[in-house]
Amino acid sequence: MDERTRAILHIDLDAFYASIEQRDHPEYRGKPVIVGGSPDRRGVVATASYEARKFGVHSAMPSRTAQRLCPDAIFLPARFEVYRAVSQQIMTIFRQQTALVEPLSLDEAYLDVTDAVRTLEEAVRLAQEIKQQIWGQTQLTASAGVSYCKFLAKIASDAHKPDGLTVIPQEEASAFLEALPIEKFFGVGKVTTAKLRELGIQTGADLKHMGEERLRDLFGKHGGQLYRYACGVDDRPVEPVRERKSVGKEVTLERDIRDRSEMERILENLALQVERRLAELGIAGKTLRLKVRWSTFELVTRASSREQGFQLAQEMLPILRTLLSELVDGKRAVRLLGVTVSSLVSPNEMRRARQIVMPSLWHDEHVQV
Ligand code: TTP
Ligand code: MG
Repeated sequence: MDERTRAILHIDLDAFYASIEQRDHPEYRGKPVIVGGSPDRRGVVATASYEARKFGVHSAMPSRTAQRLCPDAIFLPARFEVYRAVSQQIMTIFRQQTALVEPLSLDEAYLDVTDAVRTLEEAVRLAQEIKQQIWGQTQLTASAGVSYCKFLAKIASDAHKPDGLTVIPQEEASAFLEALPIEKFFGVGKVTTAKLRELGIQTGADLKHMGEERLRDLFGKHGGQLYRYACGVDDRPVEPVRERKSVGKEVTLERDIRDRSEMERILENLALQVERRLAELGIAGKTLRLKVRWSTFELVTRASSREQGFQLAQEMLPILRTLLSELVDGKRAVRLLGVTVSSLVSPNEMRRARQIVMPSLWHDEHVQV
């Protein structure tokens, strides 16, 4: 390979939780399967099999809505332990090819395979080989993207799902990006999309024409990054080990708000996302932190710790409400809200702590200190 050109793969399993359920329950194959919370208990969809997606069902949708769209869907609870075990299998397959593996979640990772290949064609062959190994060892399909940077590799893996393999060579990147709708650009959320649409910006070509300065004026640092992506420039390295110190979610609001009940609704949503991530990782945390950015951009945080830890949204919410009431006075408007759990511990440690702190929740015979 050219000295400065990298070969980056992004590999992402198809309908991950749902495919595992169909693999383990052959009677569900070819049928609409939804993994997630139950429709009767205000649950949300974690993911849906491609058969269910045809009806418009997607991740994060209320399960009740999903049931209305697809009345024949089979609803199943998540089995995180099984998903984590499969995740370890695929990460092992990746690490046999290169030490430069950066997992993004249980079912996806970036691989820098620059040193393993001489040409981009070889990188494509390697991606094919990895897909076959995944199929051979797990009976699951993955989609792969191959390019010279992370951003394009990720977009490529999404381009022909399921079981896809898409390559975006450097010489085709410019044409590809010009035609790309703005919402496909990495990190372009709903707020940014709406703002850009208002300005008549639809594609990568429009972004490029806007110019770096204008994008920076509108979106700050993020605008600069957006411009570089639109030009096909993404130098971010694949970072193999990232020791996790916290699990958090935050949201910049579409408009500044003062209403406390609206803030609480947003916090509930954030807490549910943190709960999901903790469950995926199989961890819990002892410290819960609320982050608030005022409309003046000033940032404040408040934290609370407890020995028995935080794992479920319903455990976080009462504390978050208290922390919120310490900060919010109804006068100042809020621009951003965030929820983070840190001082992470394994569930075993946590279980032990819970048995000590909350013995009333356990039958006597289960109390083992
Ligand atoms: P994704 O890779 O985003 O989705 P997917 O693998 O189900 O489908 P595909 O990649 O083919 O589009 O997420 C991986 C898993 O993470 C998914 O199977 C379930 C879980 N998940 C949630 O629990 N909630 C969510 O909102 C999302 C996006 C994913
Ligand atoms: Mg996936």
